[in-house]
Order: sequence, then structure tokens, then C-alpha cells
Amino acid sequence: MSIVNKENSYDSLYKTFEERIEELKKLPAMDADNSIEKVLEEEGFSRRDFMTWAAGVTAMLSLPGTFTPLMAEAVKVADRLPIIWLHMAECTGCSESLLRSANPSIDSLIFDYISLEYHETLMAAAGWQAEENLHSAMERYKGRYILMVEGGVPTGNEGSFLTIGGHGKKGIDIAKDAAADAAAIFAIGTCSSFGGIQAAAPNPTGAVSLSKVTSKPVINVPGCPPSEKNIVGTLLHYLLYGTLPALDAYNRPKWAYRLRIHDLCERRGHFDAGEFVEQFGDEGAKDGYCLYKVGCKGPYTFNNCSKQKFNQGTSWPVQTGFGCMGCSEPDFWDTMGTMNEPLKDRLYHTTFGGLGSDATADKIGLGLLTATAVGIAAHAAISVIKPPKSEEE
Ligand code: FSX
Ligand code: SF4
Ligand code: F3S
Repeated sequence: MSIVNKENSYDSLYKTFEERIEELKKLPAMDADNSIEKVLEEEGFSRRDFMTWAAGVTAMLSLPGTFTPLMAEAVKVADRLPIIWLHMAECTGCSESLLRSANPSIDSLIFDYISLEYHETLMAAAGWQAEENLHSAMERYKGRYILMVEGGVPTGNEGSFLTIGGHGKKGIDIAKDAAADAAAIFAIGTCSSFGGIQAAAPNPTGAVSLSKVTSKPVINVPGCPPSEKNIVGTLLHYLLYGTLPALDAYNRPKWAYRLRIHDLCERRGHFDAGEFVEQFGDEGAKDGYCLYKVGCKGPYTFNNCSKQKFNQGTSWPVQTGFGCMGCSEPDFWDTMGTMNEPLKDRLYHTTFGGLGSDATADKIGLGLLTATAVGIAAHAAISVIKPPKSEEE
């Protein structure tokens, strides 16, 4: 019985996605002469490579394999959603995570292909022209652009620790203005999600997360940096569903952040067997033993790195032999302790409010479910598909 219900619900989801793709197709493409097929072919990717990639993203978003062709279709219309990407206080590692130039992945090519209306690292414009580009993109796509913000927002000294452009506009004002007219807002990286390294004690610039400077719902995609998979997956999820994803207590999409690093770690068998690296370079290290005793924070960290990995799935922190630093958790610089030492019981009284490492992110946040989280549920259907201003007239 439950199987039948599930099939029915997937049927209706399939139809919803199809309708959404059809609606998006009616909007103008960024460049009518370009297509994702063309971009991929130029970079040496075959259709089979693309479909294999689409199948991987489909599984990552917890959809059945039959949705793979739809995922591929969704990518083809991804250039219909205008995106504004802002940089606040950060290292640009989030953009780098997507844009490694030597060997572009399909994820990074998709990022090139989408309609990036403004991105300070990528655009050719500079100075007044760049400011003008941002202003006109916000006007033209008012109410329908996706806002992606990288970096913490400095608020100290009235926000003057971050000024951008010839007019010296403050980062906090740019972020607030851009958030006001966005259809969906994604905080990309731990800095934008939780403040990150510049918010570490004593936080001299008063850096805060993006969600602290806007009253609108913000989806957090943390990680320092987040993987290309989590950034592109967040975008495609929004593109297909048109609503916000299911979120955990820290507003992270559950499809990516519901499990701990520890849950799917390749060294987990060694943890369970009590086989640990005691110090870097010892025999245990050579045998790939568990890194807990040399500081791995995987048991306390919610992210999908152990499954999706980085750099086109080639490696991830634990595979390199160092351990997880907890980079997708709030305040990890201050609360995850000395990098090469285990947390033992100390964390139970810090980040997780005494709940311990067996708690899920949801249980941890149960007591933290604030008005913001409730607000997000109420605003779940935020999608606005409408043509750019000039075509409405
Ligand atoms: Fe850097 Fe992004 Fe870390 Fe922060 O990533 S990789 S400091 S999350 O904002 O650029
Ligand atoms: Fe857990 Fe880290 Fe050990 Fe992996 S290396 S099993 S994440 S403690
Ligand atoms: Fe960060 Fe740990 Fe993943 S350090 S990149 S959350 S393995």
C-alpha cells in the first residue's frame, strides 16, 4: 500500500517538475545561440558523461532514477533563472570550489552556463560599470532573481569594515538591498551561513551571517568551502521544486546536511573496531585507521563530504589523512577546539547544548526553532516565475 502511495506521489512530483520546466522554457535564454550541450561538447564531455552526472545529482537529491532525464532537462533551462552573487568578507574559496580552471567539472560548466548577472570575481566589468551592472540586474529582474551571497557581513563601526566600489557603499547595505527584491536567497559557505572565520572571537569587524541582516528566509549552504555538488544541487533543487527544500535546525537543506560526516566515512569500520591513528605518520596512519584521536570532528559535523567528496569526487579531507575540521558547523573556529586534538566531552557543553554526538541536527536544533525557522515554513512557496520587466510591458 505504501509503495503504491509513493509511486503516486512521485507521479505527481514528476508532473510538477515537467510543468515547471515548461514554464521556464518560455522565459528568454541568457544566450539564444548557446546551449549546455554545446558547452559540454566543447569541453570534451559526451552525452553519456552528462547523463551519468545527471543520474548522480538525481540520487543526491533523493529522487528515483526515473527522474534523471528531467534533471538533464532542468539543466538546459537553468540559464533562465537570473543569479546575483555577492561577495562579502571571505576568501573567495566558495567561488573557487566551483570554478577550478585547470579541469572544469560538469558542475563548474553548469555554473558558467547559468545566467550570472553579477559576480565580482567573474565579470569583466570593473569600477562604476560593475556598480551599474548590479543596479540594473536588480531592477530588471526585481522579485525573480536568485541571490547567492558568499562571506560574512561586517556590522562593526556601522558596517564600514567592508565598502565596495567607487561610492564606498557598505557591504551590509548592498546585501540588504539585494535581499529585499530576491525570489530566493542562498548563503553560500560557512561565512555567509554563520559568520565564519571573520566572526571568530574576538570578531573585530562584528561579522554576522546573512540571515542576521535580512528578515527574509535564507537557505544556508555551509562548508569552508561548500562542495560544488552542494552549490549546484541547491540551485537545481530550487529550479525543479520552486520551493525551499526541507531544512534542518540551522536552515541547511536536509538532502545534503542530514547525516554526519562520521555516518558514511570510509574509516568508520576502524572507529568501530577501536583502531585509531595515534599520531600523524604512524603505522595506523599508513593503514588508513580512524582519525578521531588526531582531531577528526566528523562525529559532530553534518555534511555529505564523505559521500560526494570534492574535486569531481576525487578526494575529501578524511581521505587525505587529516580529518574533518567541522567546517560546516556554526562557530566551528571557536567551538571545534584544537585542530589536532579530539573534542571528547568538551563539545557536549558547547555547540550541541549538552546533547552529545549521537543527536541529529534536528534534535540539536529542537530547542532552537525560532521565529525564523517558522517563518521559512510559512514562506515555503517562494517561486516567482515571470518574465523580465521589459517583456511584461
Ligand atoms: Fe572562503 Fe567563502 Fe571559507 Fe568563507 O568559502 S572557503 S572563508 S566559507 O566565504 O570564501
Ligand atoms: Fe569518524 Fe573521523 Fe574516524 Fe571517519 S575519520 S570514522 S569521520 S572520527
Ligand atoms: Fe569541512 Fe569536514 Fe567536509 S572539514 S569539507 S565538513 S569533511
